[in-house]
Amino acid sequence: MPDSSRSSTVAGNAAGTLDILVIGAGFAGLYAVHAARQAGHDVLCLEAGSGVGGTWFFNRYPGARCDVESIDYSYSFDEDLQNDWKWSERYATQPEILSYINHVAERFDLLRSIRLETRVVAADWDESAAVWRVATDAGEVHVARHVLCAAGSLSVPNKPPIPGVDDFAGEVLFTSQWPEPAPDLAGKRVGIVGTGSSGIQSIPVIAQEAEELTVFQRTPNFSVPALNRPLTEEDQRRIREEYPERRRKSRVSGGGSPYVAHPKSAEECDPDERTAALEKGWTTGGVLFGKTFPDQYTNIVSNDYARDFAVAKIRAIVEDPEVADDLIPSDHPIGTKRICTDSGYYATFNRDNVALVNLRKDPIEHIADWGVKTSESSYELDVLVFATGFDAMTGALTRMDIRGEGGVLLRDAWADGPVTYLGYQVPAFPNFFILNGPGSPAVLANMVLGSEMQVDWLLALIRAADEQGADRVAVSPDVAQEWTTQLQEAAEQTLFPRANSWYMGANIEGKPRKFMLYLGGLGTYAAFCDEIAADDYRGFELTAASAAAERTEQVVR
Ligand code: N01
Repeated sequence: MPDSSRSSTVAGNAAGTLDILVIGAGFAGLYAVHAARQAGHDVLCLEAGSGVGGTWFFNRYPGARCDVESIDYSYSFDEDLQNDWKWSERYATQPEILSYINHVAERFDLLRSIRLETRVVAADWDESAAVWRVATDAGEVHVARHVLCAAGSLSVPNKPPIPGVDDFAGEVLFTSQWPEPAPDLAGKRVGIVGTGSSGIQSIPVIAQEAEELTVFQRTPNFSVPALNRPLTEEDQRRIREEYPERRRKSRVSGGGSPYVAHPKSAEECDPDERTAALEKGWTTGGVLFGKTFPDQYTNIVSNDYARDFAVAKIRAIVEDPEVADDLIPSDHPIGTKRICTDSGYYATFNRDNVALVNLRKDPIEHIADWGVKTSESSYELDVLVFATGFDAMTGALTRMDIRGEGGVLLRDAWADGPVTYLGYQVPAFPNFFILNGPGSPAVLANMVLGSEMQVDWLLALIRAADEQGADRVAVSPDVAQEWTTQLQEAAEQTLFPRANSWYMGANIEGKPRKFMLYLGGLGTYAAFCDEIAADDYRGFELTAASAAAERTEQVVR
């Protein structure tokens, strides 16, 4: 529990209380700092890393790139910023994205409101004072009227519980915590566990550097070539010309980019039209192939056409048919696990220094000081890389001791899966707002545009509460349960629950198996949030905390 006897050590208003405390300085947290300051709030952001950037600060593994086009995956709130920054490639590398984020932090002087290397460990709602007391790993307690939690959807690495996992005597690396300076893999025997997006991006690059690379694959994933390329001067000119319209389309779109699916179901197309649409989807590159047809996530027939097309592409690249067999997923409809975006992934398995171990046929028995022992073989290694994913969506929130009304712990409130209203709030946690939380579109849409939309909306909610003299903003259990049930019912209408994905919490042992995201798309979500705001923030209780403390629930609006 935070030590509430300590006062905040940071500059707040006269009473030492901040208006807004932001947790996390990734894309969402940084924009929250900027926008909250612009709105006149006293704001402080606490960031665990030694630099800003969140995901893009930590995930420095070889080959790390975004799978959304750089011109879309960037802030839109400032036109000069948008026009001044020149992305060098269609899909930006992690170093370029991080240098963009650092540029933004410098340009808007954000660092003066951010405390780095400061991890939030706990937060307590003080009902009588209507403030949060937020404790850090340095033993400080900060007091704030509101908390905006931007701790990340994919920020808690999953260390797999493989027997002997701590026994390996060589170098152990996690893609999600890649060291700097980067380790030298030349001349080394490297093993990598995990073939999701991080594994699939890093494998082709590690294969070029290492002496030998052994890929330990439990479940194959679908991957589509990025078709990355440098952006020319002509591209730069066109991008600036088209930006306003591109952003407008993106904000009303499902995925936060201007992409539109083929107008018909695959079932309604004749074979030539279907193949042409799939070829176009494939050459669009990356994750968008999953949206070639409008019903690809709801109609297994349509999905199977896309799947068969992708399978033929894999077979055409991989020379050894048995290796190709092992690389082809058979456990989920295409796209129900996030499609990976690669640069040369499948061709990497044609290299002499790369071996694929299918753990479904030959499972890992244990890890020893010398390497990996499977049921059939032993692999001596110098370096072992884990690309084993994250405790996604809820992990960062449930690892902090967040206590709401009556001392209820957030992780207990979510023991059966996360419950939120619009992804923003959890019953019994007043004035605590989540960015890109479970119940919002989050990772299913462009996170940068989505974060801007959510921050603007929440700041308007806080303004409305302030104007009404309400110092407590909360949601009732009924409204949050209704929203959460609706999301799950919507997911049941799709193919998503068929996959053991991190969207479902299925990648972490013991985690409730529930679809955690809003599937209606960013544009629909934003329009619905606007409708809620226009209807006097329907579903939110804007009250005086003193009244709440006396449990009279006086609604002041
Ligand atoms: O993690 P993952 P990720 N033994 O969970 C395997 C985003 N992202 O970091 O499926 C053996 O997808 C696991 O196998 P299985 C993107 O949203 C984006 O790669 O559980 N293997 C799987 O193969 C993405 O979806 C970008 O059987 C084990 C792998 O580890 C999300 O982050 C780049 C195991 C984990 O894959 C997560 O991607 C990178 C075990 N005990 C990430 N435990 C881009 O923008 C786990 N695995 C391009």
